[in-house]
Amino acid sequence: MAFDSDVKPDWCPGCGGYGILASLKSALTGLGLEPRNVAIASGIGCSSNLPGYIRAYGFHGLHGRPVRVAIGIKSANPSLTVVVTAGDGDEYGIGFNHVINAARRNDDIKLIVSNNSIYGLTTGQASPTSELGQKTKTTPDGSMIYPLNPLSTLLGAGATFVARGFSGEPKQLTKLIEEAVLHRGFALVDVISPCVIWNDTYAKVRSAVYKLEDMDYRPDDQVEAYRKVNETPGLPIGIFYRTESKPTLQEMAVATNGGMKPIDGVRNLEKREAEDLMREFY
Ligand SMILES: Cc1ncc(C[n+]2csc(CCOP(=O)(O)OP(=O)(O)O)c2C)c(N)n1
Ligand code: SF4
Repeated sequence: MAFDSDVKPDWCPGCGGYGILASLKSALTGLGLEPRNVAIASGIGCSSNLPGYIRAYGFHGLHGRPVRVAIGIKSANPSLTVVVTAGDGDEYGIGFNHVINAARRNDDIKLIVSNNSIYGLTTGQASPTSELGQKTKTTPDGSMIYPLNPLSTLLGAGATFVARGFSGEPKQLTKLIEEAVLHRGFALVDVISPCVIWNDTYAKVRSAVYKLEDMDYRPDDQVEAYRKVNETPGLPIGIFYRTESKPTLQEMAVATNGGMKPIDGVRNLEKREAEDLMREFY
């Protein structure tokens, strides 16, 4: 496949990251995209290593900051498909402010969150999506804090595409990522992605999960979407909400000032010019 990389993931055998990586590569291939048309930004964490394992433009940045990097990439070159891949600690904890504001502005970026309800890379501390009562290194007697529901928070922030997948259902996840990429505007695909070392939820998720497309569910009603994303004890996966009634930030920019134009020379910057640019920062 065009998106295959020579670099093999260093994830633990069984990590949910493999399902996300495979689904992302299938989705991009299925949409007929080429690696040179795709840029992937990430933060820090096991899941944030993903851009290294796929052949496309990649930016492995700082914890909690990949959404801002992605918006910068999209603004510099609006023709790219721009994706963020990072963990729940990265996106729903440290960088959640950026996520909320990207949803509010309907920035045309696609956010795929590997949600394992734990900090994997730093060996098992609680994250914002850790469950009430969940025992972790930082909550040895069980978490006393109610978990964040990122899907309902982002619906409230005005997100125009809100979906949830499961790394153990790569076929459906591929479809969800395809739909997110095709969506005009900000798209969240929250992926339940068990961490087999620090929070192995495979059995629990498998017993609770069901697909929205198998039900009589239409993702065009925001109020119904709120109800569905908060449903317990079932764990619906699929597209909860989608609307293209809102302009993207990039379209608004075109309407108001002629648009964000590709920065001249981004692609073919000469070494000498790059050095001149660098000097401006010193
Ligand atoms: C600003 C900042 N805070 C904390 C850290 C330490 N840190 C590195 S990875 C990580 C946890 C990552 O967890 P998550 O984003 O859920 O990804 P996972 O490893 O579970 O895929 C933390 C807290 C950091 N690098 N930078
Ligand atoms: S520690 Fe957890 S999240 Fe990190 S690679 Fe291993 S299974 Fe995946």
